[in-house]
Amino acid sequence: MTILLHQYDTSPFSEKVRVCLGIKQLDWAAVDQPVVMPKPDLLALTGGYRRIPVMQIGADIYCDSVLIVRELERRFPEPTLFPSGTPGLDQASAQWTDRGFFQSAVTVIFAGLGDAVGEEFIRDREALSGQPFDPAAMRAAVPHMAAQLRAHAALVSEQLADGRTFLSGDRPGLVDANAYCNLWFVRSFHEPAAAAFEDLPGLGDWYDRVRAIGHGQRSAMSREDAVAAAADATPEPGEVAPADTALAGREVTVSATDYGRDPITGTLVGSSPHHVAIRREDPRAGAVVVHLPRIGFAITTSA
Ligand SMILES: N[C@@H](CCC(=O)N[C@@H](CS)C(=O)NCC(=O)O)C(=O)O
Repeated sequence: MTILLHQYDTSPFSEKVRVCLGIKQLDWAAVDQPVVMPKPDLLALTGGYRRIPVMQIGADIYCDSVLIVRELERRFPEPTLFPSGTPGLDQASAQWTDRGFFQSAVTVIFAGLGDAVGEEFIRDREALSGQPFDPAAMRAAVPHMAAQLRAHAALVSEQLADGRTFLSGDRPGLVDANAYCNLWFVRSFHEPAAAAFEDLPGLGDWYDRVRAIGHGQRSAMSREDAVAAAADATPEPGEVAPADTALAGREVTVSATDYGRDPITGTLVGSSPHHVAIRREDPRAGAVVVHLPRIGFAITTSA
């Protein structure tokens, strides 16, 4: 079954997944989604989750890049995303790259872009974050955030100091994709801000090596066809972990705890320490199972 990535080209979290698809040299189809709400075709699949990227394989829908790359590794283990045999630490690196590192990149980019950021985008991201989009505050934060960005990038440079090719050694892996997508974001959208890290030893050559990996074999699918593909497919059977027996078969609501907290409700049909899977019926997509990570997501029951 085709791997569908609901994405847009300017999304750094999508770039993380695209690099992982490249490491594994997979065939996949991009389903381009709008950069701002509304996203009716995406929500038909996810039941409310609006963030990008989302991966779809048949009627199984995977939310959040952290869970997407985990699922890619499960389904397509070779070549591994964990070439140094440290899968726990490699996945934990997202708690660094997707948070502090990413936030510093976002601030320097949007402060740098200034008035070029459109009103519609600003309103949308205010709704997403629940915070006012305050260009003056962002500009004031730039010296600090540029120093943060440099400090994060300097860790990458330090890891490369022994002359290794990639962050985990000779072969590329998830840690490369996690770190790279932040620097790619800065370089792609506000090149002057890359001055914060451009001179760090080894960084530029490593960046070029990760970029050269590419994105695997990419094709395209329309949003309508992706929804139809879910309707034509049957979700994979799941298993509820013993620790979650009390929730098995019950209606649960899952929402992100950071931003984009829109709730998704369905019947719990699968779980592990890393994920929950909930089944829902959609008028257009039919029966789908939505998979969400556990870290950064809250699960509640209605009764
Ligand atoms: N933790 C999420 C973060 C995803 C995220 O923040 N994505 C951005 C785009 S790169 C987003 O969804 N922005 C709002 C939107 O596209 O509606 C992940 O790893 O997938």
